[in-house]
Amino acid sequence: QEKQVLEDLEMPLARKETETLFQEQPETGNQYLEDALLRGYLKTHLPPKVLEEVNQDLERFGNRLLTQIKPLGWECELNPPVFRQYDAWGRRVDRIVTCSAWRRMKEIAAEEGLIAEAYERRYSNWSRLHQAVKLYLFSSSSGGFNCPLAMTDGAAKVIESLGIPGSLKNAFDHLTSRDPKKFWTSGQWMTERRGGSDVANGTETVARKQPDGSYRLYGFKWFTSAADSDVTLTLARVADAEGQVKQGSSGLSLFFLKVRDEEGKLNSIQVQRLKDKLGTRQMATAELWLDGAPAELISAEGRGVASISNMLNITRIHNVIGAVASMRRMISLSREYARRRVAFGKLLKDHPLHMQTIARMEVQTRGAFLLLMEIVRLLGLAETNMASEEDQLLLRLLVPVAKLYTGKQASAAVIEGMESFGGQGYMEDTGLPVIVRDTLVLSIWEGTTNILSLDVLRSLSKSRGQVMAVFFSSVQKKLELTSSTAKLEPAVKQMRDAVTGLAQFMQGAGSRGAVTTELAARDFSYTLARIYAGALLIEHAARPDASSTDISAARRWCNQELCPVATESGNGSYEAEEALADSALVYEGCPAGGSRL
Ligand code: UCC
Repeated sequence: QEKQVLEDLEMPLARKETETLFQEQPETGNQYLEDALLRGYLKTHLPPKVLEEVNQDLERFGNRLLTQIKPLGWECELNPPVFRQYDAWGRRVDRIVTCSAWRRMKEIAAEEGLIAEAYERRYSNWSRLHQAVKLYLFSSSSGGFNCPLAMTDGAAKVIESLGIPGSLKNAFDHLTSRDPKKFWTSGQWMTERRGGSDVANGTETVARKQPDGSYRLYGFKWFTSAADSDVTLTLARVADAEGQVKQGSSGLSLFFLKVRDEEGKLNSIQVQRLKDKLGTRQMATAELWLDGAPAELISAEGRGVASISNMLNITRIHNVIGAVASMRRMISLSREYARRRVAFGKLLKDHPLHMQTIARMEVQTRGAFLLLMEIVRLLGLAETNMASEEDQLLLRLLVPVAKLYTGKQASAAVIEGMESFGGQGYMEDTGLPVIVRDTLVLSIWEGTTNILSLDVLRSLSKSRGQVMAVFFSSVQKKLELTSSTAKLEPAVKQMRDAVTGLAQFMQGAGSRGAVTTELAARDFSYTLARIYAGALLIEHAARPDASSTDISAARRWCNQELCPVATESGNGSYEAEEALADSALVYEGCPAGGSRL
């Protein structure tokens, strides 16, 4: 005590004051054990034997994440890839140098079966869900390695859906391997200079047939994520004997190619440069010239977009996984910080307004999480031939709905979460801005919110409206099963009103013009997300062993506007003259503006 008094006297006043400001860094524990909703979901849905094994695996994985994977993820952030175009002697080498932590992530992904789990099917229809849960836990500690895994999963899915042809068997084995020495990752090269979203019109890459039946690709890929991948799928237009190509979607075909040859040299590919991105900086995204890259045609000619859709739907699910994982990570850190940080004489957790803010994030995250689980449950059924036609239709509809909705939710939640740390949230070395940056891409890549809204409409027209019939009946069933729970009555009533509003909107849908339909696409998709997630939250809250927080999450979710499309339709927002008003608002004062509708 005496020593302390002496030290206190010696310490200059200014320094003493600074020391009282020091705070412990918020740390989360075993993510799996701390995730009550995840554990509750698995307990409810998995068969007991599967639950026992999955539970053990996830608890072990949760510890590995904490002790080994998370520090590696941070190393990846601190050591982003570097591009070396020339060697010391002036030779063009185009080497993308990744850090050892990034390479270790690849080994860990194989060891943990982060792709293999979904294709081995040892838990039958539950294998996909098990894999998705592991990816969800892995995502925010992965240092961006979730991106190559998304594309690897998508490539494996495409190859599997083709029946694993002999020429692709070796690649499939590598992509789904648990052996770190054998494991390959895949890219997805879809974006070219003229087209990010409009792939059908923007793709210029040409495929020239060789005498042995293989192809060589010529073109420029503008945005290739994880360019250090071993193989890739990409689109190109097959040239005929005169060198002519067919434009539009029906001119596109899907190709498989190995990025490097046996010696590790790029296969007639040149790297122009690495992209300078806002986030996901741990991962090498490159501009690539294909200068006769050898490739194998793997779709029917002209069926490239339809074939790569199998990949897109998987990477979009990974996007949902990433979105929910980011939200969960931010909340875990925020709530931990609130247990330690004192302001205005008490801990942040004892300030009701602060808790209300985090609780709102939590409700959003729960809705998003259940939407994700529903999709991977349906995917698991589809992949084991156990899905009914209704299940498949529902899956087709819910993937774009969940991708677009959770992308927006995640961006909002991580920004809110950053604010919950005050100025500390804005400091680079806390790691919090990294979460924000890496999350903001989720509403952009794999199809922006509007592109995905149009994909929702595509699923309606392609199925002649059947996806909506299944949607309504699935929501109805969930509400019927749960309406006996008294505490959920207000939520069920709000849901029924929203479903009625949506049904009324749908009645007039067939007679509306193209502009009106397009203008409603985003609100329509948001409505589907809110209603479906509401039904899932209510279903979850009506379980016999549901907690009071399950009930309050369902009730709060349903307190938000569940059917914005009906409200906006009532406001006349989708009338053709509103499109002109939109243009007028945007371009007022701009001489070259004006609508061309
Ligand atoms: O590559 C990128 C970054 C990689 C990073 C991955 C990491 C993510 C993981 C995150 C982890 C945290 S980003 C690039 C991504 N690019 C896109 O997403 C493209 C966005 N654009 C679209 O989605 C467009 O809507 C297109 C390209 C699909 C539109 O093409 P088309 O050719 O104009 O569309 P069509 O003519 O309507 O469709 C052609 C065929 C039709 O089938 P058929 O001919 O049988 O009628 C459609 O039904 O394709 C079918 N189709 C689909 N089928 C189109 N979309 C789908 C779908 N989603 N599902 C099933």
